[in-house]
Amino acid sequence: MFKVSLINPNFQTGPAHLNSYYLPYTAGTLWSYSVADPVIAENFEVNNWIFKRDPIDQAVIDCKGSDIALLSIYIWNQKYTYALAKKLKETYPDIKIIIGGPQLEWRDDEYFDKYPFIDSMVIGEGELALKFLLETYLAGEDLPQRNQFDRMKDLDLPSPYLTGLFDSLMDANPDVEWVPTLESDRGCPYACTFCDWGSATASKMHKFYTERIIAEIDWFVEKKLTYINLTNSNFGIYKERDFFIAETIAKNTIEKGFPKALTVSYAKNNNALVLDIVKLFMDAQIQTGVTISLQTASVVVLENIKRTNMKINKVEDIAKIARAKNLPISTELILGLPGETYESWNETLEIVLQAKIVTMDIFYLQLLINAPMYITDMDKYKLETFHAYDYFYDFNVVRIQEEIKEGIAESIEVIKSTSSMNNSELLRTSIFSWFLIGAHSLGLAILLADYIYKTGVNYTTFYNKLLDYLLANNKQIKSWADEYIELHHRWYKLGYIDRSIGKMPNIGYGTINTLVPLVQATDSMDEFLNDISNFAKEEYNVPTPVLTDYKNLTNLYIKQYGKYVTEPITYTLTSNILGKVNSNQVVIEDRYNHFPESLEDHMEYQFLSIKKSWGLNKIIVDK
Ligand code: B12
Ligand SMILES: C[S@@+](CC[C@H](N)C(=O)[O-])C[C@H]1O[C@@H](n2cnc3c(N)ncnc32)[C@H](O)[C@@H]1O
Ligand code: SF4
Repeated sequence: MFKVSLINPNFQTGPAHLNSYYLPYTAGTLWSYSVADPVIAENFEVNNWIFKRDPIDQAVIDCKGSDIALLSIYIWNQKYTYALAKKLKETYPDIKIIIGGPQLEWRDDEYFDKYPFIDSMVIGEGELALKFLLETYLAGEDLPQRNQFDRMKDLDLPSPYLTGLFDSLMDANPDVEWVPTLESDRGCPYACTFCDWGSATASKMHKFYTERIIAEIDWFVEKKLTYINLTNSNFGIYKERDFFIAETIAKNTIEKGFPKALTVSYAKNNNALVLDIVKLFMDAQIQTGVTISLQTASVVVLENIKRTNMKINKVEDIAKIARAKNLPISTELILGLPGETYESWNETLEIVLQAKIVTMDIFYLQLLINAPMYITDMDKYKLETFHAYDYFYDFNVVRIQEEIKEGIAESIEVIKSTSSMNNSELLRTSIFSWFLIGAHSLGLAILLADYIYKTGVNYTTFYNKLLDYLLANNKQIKSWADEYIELHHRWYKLGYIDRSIGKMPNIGYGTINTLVPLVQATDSMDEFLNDISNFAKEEYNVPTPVLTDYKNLTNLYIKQYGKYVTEPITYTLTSNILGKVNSNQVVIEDRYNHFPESLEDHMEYQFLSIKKSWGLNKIIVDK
């Protein structure tokens, strides 16, 4: 019997005390396919699993006796994986090392000179290639270095969950909370240049069998697994099937309590069905709203990133249907895409705000080595990047420094400047985004912005002027903005952020969400509300009763530590700030009835936006 090490190392995920790890699904699915063949099953067995970042020396000892090591390389384990592979080859010279996965630099002609300890690579989908390699090994022949097979059309693959492959791993680690992956199709018909979805973008999608998917969900529920990651690029694209999967998940949650949450990417051209699915998930409290992955609304940029042909770009339409169904909407945007400018970014934000989308996640562009943008656009758009470590380490600077010393720190290439935005322009855009998230998404000025918008002033016009005013008149925001820039320069230099703004804990790239937490941590809510009111009076001559309501309501609207709205509060309006309201009374109540006991916990919830709009109370208006 030949022995095989299955190596798919990951970081811990979720809150530290949960001790959560991803089940090594990739290694599992590849292995299950191979051993479905009786000859392979008779000749090969699993020696050990590496599913987390064990110390390299320990991992090498654990792999003792293996004839073959199978490595899955992703952006989150590249350095560790190569360090382990090198050590494995040094320690066990006869071991055959086979590698595959989306972070493989297979286009590099010098790959095997760079990584001489790797015997064989698999490009793209791996099942057929791995089986072929195991058969080749069994026949005593040399393993070809480069292997690439056509994608399988019929995904009738055995499930590693259902074949019991993970049972011994789970038994051996009873204290781990496992996070499974649910794969129900592969591929994506779109070709967004920043993406490398399953190394199968711009390609036909292939489905797994529904029976397998439903049985896997049952297995997750039976094992009481809390959190599921779905791999779909376009969940909802297969109308009936995806709705059925969603129904099955939601039914289990309601009846049996599992799963409690999931991540998924939705179809871009089937808004109505996607919203029905989200409604199911919301009713089961698995999700808190619908996320529209807009990325940008600039026509030029959409063309540059090959993302013009999506209904989702008609954001007003989808937002309208979502509101009709009473589904909170948020969006995801990427800052620093090729062709984006300060002005085009403002246009995107204007569209988002006019569609009444309040919450948003803004990510800096990340360059993935096998994404089309990395392959063809770096020079074309002068994309300049830096290596950021902190995406994987929960802002644990000490651990990053240790792993840098060891040579195994994982990083992502993040945008620093482009041909359409030099670095200071990118930072200006970032500061405006930071301000807008605080002022609009986190509630600091939204009630006034909505009021003034109704008088014909665009949101971004209002917010640009307001930011300029505050930078000139409010010392705190000026010093935070200066620190914001300094902090970014430090990030570019070190790859991680070892400081914070003001009294905030260090939250690395999450700094873009810090304005309102900072206002709260410095106890300067009233000062900000006054300064914003003064601006509104000077610039737009907003009547005093409106400003009084704005200040009082915002103080109740923003969830503030020490001032929690534990019982609904009725507020009597003195103006038409909210339009026409019957009886002039509104009720304010907490959205989640969740009142952290310490300021730290409060801030962590707020800036990590664990639950959408967690930091905003509900204003219930009787119109
Ligand atoms: C589930 C998922 C997640 C989950 C769980 C991640 C995890 N750690 O397990 C969550 C939602 C948390 C997540 C987060 C992130 N993700 Co993610 N995620 C995925 C997703 C949707 C599925 C991955 C998967 O398990 N697929 C199932 C396996 C079976 O398919 P596969 O990976 O394609 O593997 C096949 C081949 O590559 C090959 N193969 C792979 N390994 C091996 C090994 C051998 C020996 C062989 C022979 C073959 C082989 O065979 C496999 C089967 O055919 C992919 C997109 C996609 N659909 O692939 C993105 C993807 C992997 N994620 C990506 C990224 C960038 C991230 C983030 C960094 C995003 C961010 N900036 O925060 C974070 C990092 C999280 C972290 N700290 O670990 C990128 C990775 C690109 C890269 N070069 O590695 C992908 C490809 C999406 C994209 N944007 O293009 N992610
Ligand atoms: C898991 S991805 C889902 C992508 C989804 N399939 C889509 O079509 O938009 C979630 C979010 O991450 C962000 N994202 C994806 N790739 C990125 C990249 N290369 N750089 C920065 N952000 C990215 C996007 O905002 C995206 O909506
Ligand atoms: S971003 Fe989404 S739609 Fe675009 S290629 Fe990637 S998975 Fe497909």
